[in-house]
Amino acid sequence: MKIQNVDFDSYYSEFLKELENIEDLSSLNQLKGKFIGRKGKINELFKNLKDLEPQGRKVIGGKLNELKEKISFLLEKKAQEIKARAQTERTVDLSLPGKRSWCGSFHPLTITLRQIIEIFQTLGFRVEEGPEIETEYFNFEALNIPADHPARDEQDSFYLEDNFLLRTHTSPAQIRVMQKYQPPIKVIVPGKCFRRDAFDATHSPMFHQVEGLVVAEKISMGDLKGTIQVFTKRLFGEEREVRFRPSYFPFTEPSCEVDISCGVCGGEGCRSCGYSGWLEIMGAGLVHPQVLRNGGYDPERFRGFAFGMGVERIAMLKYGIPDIRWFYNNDVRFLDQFKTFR
Ligand code: 2U9
Repeated sequence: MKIQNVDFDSYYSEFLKELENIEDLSSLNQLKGKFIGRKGKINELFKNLKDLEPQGRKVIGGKLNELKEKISFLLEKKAQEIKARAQTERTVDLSLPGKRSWCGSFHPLTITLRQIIEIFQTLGFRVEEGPEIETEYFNFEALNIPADHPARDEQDSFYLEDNFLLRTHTSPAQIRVMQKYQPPIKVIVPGKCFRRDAFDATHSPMFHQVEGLVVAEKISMGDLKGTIQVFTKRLFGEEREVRFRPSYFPFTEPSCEVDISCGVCGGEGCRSCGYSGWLEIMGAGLVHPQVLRNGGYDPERFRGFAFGMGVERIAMLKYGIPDIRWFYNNDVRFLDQFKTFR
C-alpha cells in the first residue's frame, strides 16, 4: 500500500480499541511493540517515507510523528494506572479479616479502692501507708491485742524471723501515724494484709483493707455514725439503709459492725443476704483509751473513732462477685467486664 493512501485515523482508533481491553503490563508491552516498537506498525510506515517527494515526506512524516507521540503518551498513562492499581491492591486487601484491637481495663479492686479513697478525701481524710512487714508490737500489742489472744496464734499469721510478721491488718500503720503526728488527725490507710487462711470463696491469704482513724478533742459516736453513713451511701447509693450493730474488737470501745440493706431484695430478705435483709460491710468503734496512749496521745484529752473494711468484700458486694479467687486468677473474661477509665 502506498503511504499517501494510509488512513492514520483508523490506525489510531485501532490502537485505542486494543488499549481499552488491556489490564496488565505485559499485554501493554505487547501492544507497545505492535504499534511503536522497532518492527511495529508505525516504524513500517516510516520506512515508506523514502519513496516520497521531500515535500510529502515532511507532511506525512509530521503526521506519523504526531501519531507516535499520541500513542506513546497513552501507553505511558496506561502503565501508570496499572502500577497504581497494583499498589493499592497490595496494601489494602479488603477480603482480609479486620485486625482486632484490645483495650485494657483497671482491675476491679483498683476501681473499688480508688472510689473508697476518693470519697474519704472529699470528707477531709489524708491517705497514709505503712510497711507490710511489721513487729508483733505494732501489729498486736499496741492495738491492745494481748499475748494470749487467739489472733496471735501462729496458725493465723505469717511469722518471719525474730519478732517480725506480715501484718494481719493495716491498723499498725495508724499507731505509726499517731506517733508521727499530733492530733487532730484524720487519715485512711489502704494496703495489703496477710492471714494464714486457705483459699475459699470468701478467704484469701492476701487481701486488701482500708482503715480509717480520726482523733481530736471532741469526738463522739455521732461523728463515727455520720461519717460512715455518708461514705456508705456515696459508695452504694442513697437508697441503701445503714445499720450499726454492737460488736467487740480489742482496739475499740464501744465497737460496732456496720450493715447496709440488701441491694437485691431491698431489705425484704433473699438468698444473697441469707434472708436477713442486711449485708455486713465494715467494723468500727471509738478508739480504746489504751490504744490512744500507745500512740502517744493523752486519752483524757483526746478521743478517736476508727473503722476498717475489706476491699475485696466491698467489691464483691458492689459488683455481685461470688468468689474472692476471681480477683487473683487474671482471667481476662472476668477482668474485661470492668471497662472504665477511673
Ligand atoms: C487503731 C485504732 C483502731 C480499726 C477497726 C475494724 C473495726 C474492723 C475488719 C473489717 C473486715 C477487718 O478486713 S476485715 O477483716 N475491721 O472490723 N477495724 S475498728 O480500728 C483501729 C485501727 C487502728 C490505731
